[in-house]
Amino acid sequence: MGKEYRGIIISKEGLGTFGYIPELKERYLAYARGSLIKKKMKKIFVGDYFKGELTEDKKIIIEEILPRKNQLFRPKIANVDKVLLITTIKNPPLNTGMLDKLLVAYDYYQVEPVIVFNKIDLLESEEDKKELKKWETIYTNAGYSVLKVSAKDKKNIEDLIHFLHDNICVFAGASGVGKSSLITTITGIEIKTQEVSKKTKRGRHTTVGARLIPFGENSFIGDTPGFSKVDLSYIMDAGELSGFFREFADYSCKFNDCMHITEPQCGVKEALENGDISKERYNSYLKILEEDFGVNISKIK
Ligand SMILES: Nc1nc2c(ncn2[C@@H]2O[C@H](COP(=O)(O)OP(=O)(O)OP(=O)(O)O)[C@@H](O)[C@H]2O)c(=O)[nH]1
Ligand SMILES: [Mg+2]
Ligand SMILES: [Zn+2]
Repeated sequence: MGKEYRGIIISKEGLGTFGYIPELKERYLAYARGSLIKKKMKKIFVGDYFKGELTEDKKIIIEEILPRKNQLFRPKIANVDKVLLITTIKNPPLNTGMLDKLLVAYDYYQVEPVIVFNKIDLLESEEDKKELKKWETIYTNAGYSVLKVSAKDKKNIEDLIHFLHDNICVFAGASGVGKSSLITTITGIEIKTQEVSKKTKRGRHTTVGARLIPFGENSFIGDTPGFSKVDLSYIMDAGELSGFFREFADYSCKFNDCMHITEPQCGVKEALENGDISKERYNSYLKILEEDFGVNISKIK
């Protein structure tokens, strides 16, 4: 038996699975020991921590996958500590519907979300700056960390790096918001890109697959393909949704199963009327109920 190493799976793509050993600061092709190799390899996620041996020809034989703390499915990445939700006010225009859904989804998967407004270099007019300030206040008050950066100007990139230490962090958000650009700004590594797909017509730089980039002493950054649509009904029931609107949790209602729509003595609606919950977030909650869960909310509109 050779020396046992601990490592992390950093990519699973066409040619094979790669493991990274922090102690050696090196990546190696990785294989599972045993007869059911194909089946075993299928179950391994990027982000999985493993124990394994290094062979003479510099390959990792995985002996054991350590228990996962969590797992994301699009793309498949395990043990994610934080997700940086990249968004923009302009180019592409802000899509708070998507942002609010992603905030719900990552809280559900028990991955801490951080909201990052990228491309602030594009916000020149007073109106644009006010818009940014408005959403920053709304999300800060709702209980989230908010950063404002520019991958282009390298503005506030240090603040972003602060969130990456000793963590597996994934960058997520709509297509074109600058996830790959930010990762390049931070790590200096150009993200591999795809040729234009005739079928999806997505840009040449559109990210595919799951991969972690080792960064600093013990940090790993994951790029993800942009979301175009999120449907929360795949992961929860309508009644669960409000439990993932963080600021709603501060208030109590007469009914335990209150949906905060037309019920009497609803703490959430009182907070809304007092201005303690923003109408933007509340309306977003209603919109998700309607769009993803088919709840009829027309009565109160
Ligand atoms: N002005 C400005 N443009 C930026 C900034 N960051 C990224 N961009 C541009 O925005 C476009 C999209 O950037 P990407 O990094 O490919 O976006 P992505 O989120 O990885 O997109 P997908 O991989 O399709 O999900 C590119 O043309 C970038 O040059 C920024 O801070 N300011
Ligand atoms: Mg990308
Ligand atoms: Zn209520």
